[in-house]
Amino acid sequence: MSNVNLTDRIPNNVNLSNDRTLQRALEHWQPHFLNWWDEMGPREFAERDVYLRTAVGVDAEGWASYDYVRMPDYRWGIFLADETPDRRIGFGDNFGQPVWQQVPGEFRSQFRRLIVTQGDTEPASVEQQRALGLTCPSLYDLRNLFQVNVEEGRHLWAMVYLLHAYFGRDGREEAEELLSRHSGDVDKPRILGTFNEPISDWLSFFCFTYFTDRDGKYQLKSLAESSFDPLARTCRFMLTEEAHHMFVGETGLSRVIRRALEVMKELGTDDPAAIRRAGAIDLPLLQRYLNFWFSSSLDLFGSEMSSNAASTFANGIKGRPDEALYTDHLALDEALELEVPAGDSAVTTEQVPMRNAMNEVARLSYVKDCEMGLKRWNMMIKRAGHDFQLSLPAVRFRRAIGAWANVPTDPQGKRISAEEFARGIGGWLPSADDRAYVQSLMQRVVTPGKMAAWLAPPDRGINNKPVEYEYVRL
Ligand code: BYC
Ligand code: FE
Ligand code: FE
Repeated sequence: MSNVNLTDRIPNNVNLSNDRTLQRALEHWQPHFLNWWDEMGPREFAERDVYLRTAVGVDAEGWASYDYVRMPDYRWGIFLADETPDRRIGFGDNFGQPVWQQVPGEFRSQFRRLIVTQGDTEPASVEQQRALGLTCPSLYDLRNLFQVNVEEGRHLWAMVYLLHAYFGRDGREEAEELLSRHSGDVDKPRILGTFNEPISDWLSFFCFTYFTDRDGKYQLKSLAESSFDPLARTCRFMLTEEAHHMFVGETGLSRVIRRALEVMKELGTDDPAAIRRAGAIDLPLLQRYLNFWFSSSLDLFGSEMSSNAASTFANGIKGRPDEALYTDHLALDEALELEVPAGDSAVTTEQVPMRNAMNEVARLSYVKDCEMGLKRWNMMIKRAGHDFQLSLPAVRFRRAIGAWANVPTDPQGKRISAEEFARGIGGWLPSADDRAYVQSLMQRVVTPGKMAAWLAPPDRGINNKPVEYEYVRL
């Protein structure tokens, strides 16, 4: 069991007080982080008490405590999962050797790039979601938004700790940069595409936590396999918190659908116009939102054929999600068959050496995971007596990264001409009309237990509290 110190200025289980230089460096960064939170976070709610969970250790049972906290007073801490005794490198060229407690010099820049990329997404999402509190559909949802936000803040701390502790001056500079790039900023945007997309309504928020936080899950799983043990342990613990973010997405979208089905039943119609007049979200509109966020999140895995991926796998830097599920951890003699565009309208297959295809391997696991929610939702829709089915668009659809980048296809993945795409895309993604309608629904509901008309209540509250608990004291 690691030694948890909760009374330090920075709560931690990494014996921070034993390394005064590091502690001072992080304490120097702390006010910069807090300034960033004040400026770029949910500033309108800085004075409010929010019923939040705070990570206070890494025990499977009692790792979190729940209480009312003002967000700027949240105890953002540094927690690594406990060390696995005699942990060995689980994949790549150094398979079977002891894991590293330091970053090998020759892999330093690769590690730094990945840790910075991971770290960049965390504050980016807080920036993207900063205005949602003003239009919350309930206090319960408002609290969940803030829970996600403070934990993304902690995930930033997790990466900044690694940068400070293992990357010297470069790391400290990167830590500052993590606070100076901003989501959607024309001059200094966030690194990855999806993290520059606005999240201006709660339907987007639920899609983002369903699809984009789930990319987080898969990337963290890959990094949790890393031979650099402190990175692996950090990511393992982050995954504990991550589960709630996806819960918010999955239950959020389920509640949107449940509400739509209730209205369809009351009205006896599935006509979108009628459903909108009743203030709910019609399923075809939801489908267009799914199309948007799924296709954007697919890009976060990088190219199907990637020499970066081959090299980080070979070097033991980044593994596959759930590496233990595979039998061959060297992946030297295998290949993955990929469908790629050929010429103006054809599709051909290509054999990609497995190591180069690691991004695609991770993406395929991710897509399977995404499908689980859709199965459940389609069951709900079917049980309610409707033929309509939600679906994930093809992985080729609307891609900006990889073999299918800028290749026009329909949502089923069929190649089409640029003109057909231009004509179709308006109906495949949220239209200006859809967005305006969703925006019109974004009316703040803050009576405890009350829900906005477009959203069904959750099945239960947080931490055994009732749904009508005052999760945020306004
Ligand atoms: N947008 O060989 P390639 C989360 C760049 S989410 C823009 O294809 P590689 C969270 C790439 O950076 C998880 N650029 O890909 C969720 C590279 O640029 P450089 C975040 C992109 O390197 C919700 C170039 O294209 N964690 O935690 O094998 C809320 C060629 O790259 C994109 C990570 O991403 C894109 N979509 O893999 C809060 C893990 N995709 O270096 C948090 C760390 C690729 O040539 N990152 N590029 O200038 C990685 O593992 C890898 O960087 C990637 C890309 C998987 C992202
Ligand atoms: Fe995160
Ligand atoms: Fe998350």
